Amino acid sequence: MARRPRQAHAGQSLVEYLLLIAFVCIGCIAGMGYLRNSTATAYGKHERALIAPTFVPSTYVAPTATPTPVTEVRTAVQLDSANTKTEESQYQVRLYNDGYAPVSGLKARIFFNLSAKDETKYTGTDVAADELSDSCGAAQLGPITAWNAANSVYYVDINWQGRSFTSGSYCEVELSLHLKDWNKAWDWKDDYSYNGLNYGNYKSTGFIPVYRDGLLVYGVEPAR
Ligand SMILES: [Ca+2]
Repeated sequence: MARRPRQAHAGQSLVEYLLLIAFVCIGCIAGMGYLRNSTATAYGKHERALIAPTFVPSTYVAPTATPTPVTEVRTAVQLDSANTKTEESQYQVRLYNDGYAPVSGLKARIFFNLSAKDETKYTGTDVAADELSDSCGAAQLGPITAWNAANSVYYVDINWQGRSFTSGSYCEVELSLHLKDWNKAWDWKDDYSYNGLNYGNYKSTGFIPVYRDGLLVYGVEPAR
């Protein structure tokens, strides 16, 4: 009896068709991997690094800010003999520009305390600041201002806002701080800016800070 040729039914054809597609896809993926590996092998690590990037920024924005010049300023102070008395403090304050460029917009700040034994009954409104001399004729004294009223710390500014300090120059202001009633309760020994100063010679001090356009550029402020 003759054997009937085998006939594929519909389901079997679909499976074979899907298997064929799978084989084709696997072949494509393998081929791509081969090509990629072949490229890597052909160029090598360093040669690939020489391939120029294709991304180029569309625009380049150059920095426009002008660097702020370094402000080389400092204060040097000499105490007057009046500080040996008890009714006032006299400071001869020099503000130097040690830098190479002119500097303006400067002020120095003298801090004092009303915390000594006989001063505690006074506040900043009881204190006067008198300008005794001004070597450049360009300084103004500011008002007595509270810095830390709870700790009885006050200050007075020496303003040279309109003065340009040329390289290597300085201006000096001599001023007196005292109680308006000239009571001998005034005591300089507890004053912040009195720290480390001498009679008879000028001494650089960070306890009389300097500000440029309102920003601290030299010295150290007391706690606030
Ligand atoms: Ca004092």
